[in-house]
Amino acid sequence: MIKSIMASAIVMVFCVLNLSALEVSITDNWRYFTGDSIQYSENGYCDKKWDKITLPHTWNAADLIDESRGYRRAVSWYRKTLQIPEAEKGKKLILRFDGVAIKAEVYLNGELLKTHVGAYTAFTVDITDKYRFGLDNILAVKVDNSSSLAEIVPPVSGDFSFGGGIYRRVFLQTLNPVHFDFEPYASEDLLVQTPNVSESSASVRILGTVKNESMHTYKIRVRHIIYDKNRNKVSEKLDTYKIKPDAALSIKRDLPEVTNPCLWSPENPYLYTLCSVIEDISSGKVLQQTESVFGFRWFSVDNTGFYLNGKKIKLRGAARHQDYAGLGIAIPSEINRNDMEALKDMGANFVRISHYPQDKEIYRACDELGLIAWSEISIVNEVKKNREFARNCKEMLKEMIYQNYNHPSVVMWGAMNELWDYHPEALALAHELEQIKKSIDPYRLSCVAFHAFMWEKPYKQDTKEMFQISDVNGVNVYEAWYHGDFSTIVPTFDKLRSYSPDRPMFLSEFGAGSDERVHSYSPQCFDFSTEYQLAFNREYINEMEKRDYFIGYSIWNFIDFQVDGRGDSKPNLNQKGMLTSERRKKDIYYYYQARWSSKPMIHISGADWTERMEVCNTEVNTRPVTVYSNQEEVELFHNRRSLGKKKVSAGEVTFDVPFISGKNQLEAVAGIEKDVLDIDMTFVSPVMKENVKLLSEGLYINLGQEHCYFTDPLISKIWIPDQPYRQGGWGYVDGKPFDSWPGNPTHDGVRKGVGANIKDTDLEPLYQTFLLGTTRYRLDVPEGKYEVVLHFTEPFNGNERKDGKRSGTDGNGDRVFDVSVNGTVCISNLNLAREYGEQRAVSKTIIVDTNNGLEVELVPVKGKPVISGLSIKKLL
Ligand code: GCB
Repeated sequence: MIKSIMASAIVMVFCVLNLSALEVSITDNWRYFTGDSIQYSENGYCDKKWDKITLPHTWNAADLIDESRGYRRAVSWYRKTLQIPEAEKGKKLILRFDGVAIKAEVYLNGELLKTHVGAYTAFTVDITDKYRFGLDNILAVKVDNSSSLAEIVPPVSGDFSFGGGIYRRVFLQTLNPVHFDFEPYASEDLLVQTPNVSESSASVRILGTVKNESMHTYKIRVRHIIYDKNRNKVSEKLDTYKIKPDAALSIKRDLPEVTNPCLWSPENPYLYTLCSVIEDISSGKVLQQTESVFGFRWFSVDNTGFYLNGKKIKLRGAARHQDYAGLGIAIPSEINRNDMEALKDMGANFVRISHYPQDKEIYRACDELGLIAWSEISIVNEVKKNREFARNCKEMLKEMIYQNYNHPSVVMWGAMNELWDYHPEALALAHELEQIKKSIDPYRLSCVAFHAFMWEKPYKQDTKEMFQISDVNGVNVYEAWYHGDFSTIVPTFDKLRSYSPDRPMFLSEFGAGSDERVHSYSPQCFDFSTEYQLAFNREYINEMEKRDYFIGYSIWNFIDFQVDGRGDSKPNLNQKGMLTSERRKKDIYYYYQARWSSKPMIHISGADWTERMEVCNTEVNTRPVTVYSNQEEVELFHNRRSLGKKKVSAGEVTFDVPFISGKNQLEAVAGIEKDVLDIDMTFVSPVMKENVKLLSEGLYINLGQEHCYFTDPLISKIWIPDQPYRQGGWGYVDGKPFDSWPGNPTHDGVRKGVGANIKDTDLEPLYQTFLLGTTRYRLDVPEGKYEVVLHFTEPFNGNERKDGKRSGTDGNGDRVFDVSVNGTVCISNLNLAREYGEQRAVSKTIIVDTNNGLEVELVPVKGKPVISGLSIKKLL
């Protein structure tokens, strides 16, 4: 079946292209096995028991995001029976792997034909002489993502996961033996340079090689034709050559200038196509026809900004990882395109393809949509000092450039991100890479991304030499997230500027994480609220727009991406995205759209905060609601009553909305643009006795959290923030919410609670925050029968518990306490770490009758008690 589909696909393409090179994907009917033996390469080996899979595939989709740290980094094998139609006999048969992570050994019929290291670049395997027509041909690929590979190939480490697999597509290409060469870097068939471009004319230079891998001498005609979008011929050149068997003929051909070229830009991503044909003069047969898509644009940078086609533009965009919820790195190629479309639609004109070259589809989308790209190889954090590592870095750089040479969207080649030790080998490598970039591609800029803390431990930097190597110095700044606060952002920019006042700079990263389940009216650093993410980004965007020497800025990251072991409020996820990992747009997406896009838009913030519960004892609770829009003026209606019109400033306008308990419909209008948001509001009386109805539905209190609301989407319940006890109400009588670094707002990872993956739950925002040292928690509930659920976790791991001062344990790192409700001991000697394991969610349900309120006592036996949540429901 497969065979016949492939055969018909090939025949069809042949007819259309008249004997040109073609590609057929070979992504289906693979077998996969978790294990390693050289026998797996052999034709006789029986793989019937192996998993049947379709590419793209990674074996780490699940274990990256499970509850245990680490993921499988080892060898696996893939096998496939290759079937190539007889009609292809005599052609060159090439396999192109678009991405195999991290090391691939490709065998055909038991013979090793290619070894490739590097997860992010394509490679080809010539199987022409090894494929046996009429016989079974077994293609076997040994794939290795062992951590030991970090010794020889980047990335050594990083805030992303290094999943293994044949995670991009594989193609079979069939070619005439006389063809344009793409080896050794799986490069574009021909490299198209546009050395001089202006509004009136554009020069085109073509670089490439024609190879004759046949036994005969050929007289060939090579014709290059440039077509515009409407398929009008705008330039042409014809050459004739004689090429002997086994010869390679290098081509360097200037084409007649194109007059009045239509320039490529984000507003008008106009593309031309170079069609290059090799013809056999004696037979008139087309031996190869290849199309190279490219564009005409010129650009430059200096201290005053980035100029495209003579016009200054600020580069505004985001970085993007190749990752999707539950899929890891093995994403369908359409997701690449969708992401770029969403980015463009946000109003961006730029993307940082980080931290490595990505699927071809990304570059194609950038060309077609008009996104200016920074593309980089994967040297992150560290350069190993051995020669093989350096060699592989250089090879990877060449692969990236040769494979993506013609994309007009790419303006910057990068290689290094946030090295923490600029040792002599790293500096030497940086110089070499710079030289490679410029020699292969003299028309593009080079760039590098620095950590903002280069001169502070653990970073090692004795010299500013690195700042003098690239054309553009990128800096990754996380003030007001990992460090500092809003007041330290500008001084950090100024400090970084002083390292290289002569060079244009780029804010290559800045970002704050958010969780659409977490909201706050008084957002704070590291609380993962949607509102803090907005406040953070607002601050940066405003500063960036003021500074010309920053030629652009790029949000970290366009999407939430999975990182094994990361402890944000959703474990194993870096949550700084504009979109969730499933690609749902967060509020912040619309804020950027309002700032950057000229396409009329309006959006009421809080689209994922439509169920609210707040403590309030008045009929009306006035709360701010922000509307994002790029229109001049917005009118907001609350339950159909106008709250007036207000001028939009810098993409937003805030209204005071008099929320009532129950339905609140908001409608924002600007001209013909309109957005509607329905918010269900529940008021909780501060006098507990007045909450009878609510208590019968259940009241959920997030202990240790005093300013964020957290919605559990599974049960549609809102965990309200906690408070100290007040007579008639509820709250903790003693102890206090745990802060990771109290009084030290400039330390890494300042946050309420701990950044741990809490096992057996998805409710990290509940369990990560907790009261420490609380011995009494009171709720002055009315008389009745109650179901009380107490939520606990031992929040610290064994090592952390050794620091008793911080973790509240005793001298041995132990924490033991009794739990009693209204004087009756319900749990004695609760040792969470010992009984359940540390950082694991534990709930205890207690049914109690009371006519005198409820008091939960946590009586310390060893160390200080902890408690993360309390929910209560009135049964009778
Ligand atoms: C950085 C890194 C990036 C991380 C990011 C973060 O500086 O370059 O790889 O993901 O910070 O979110 O911590």
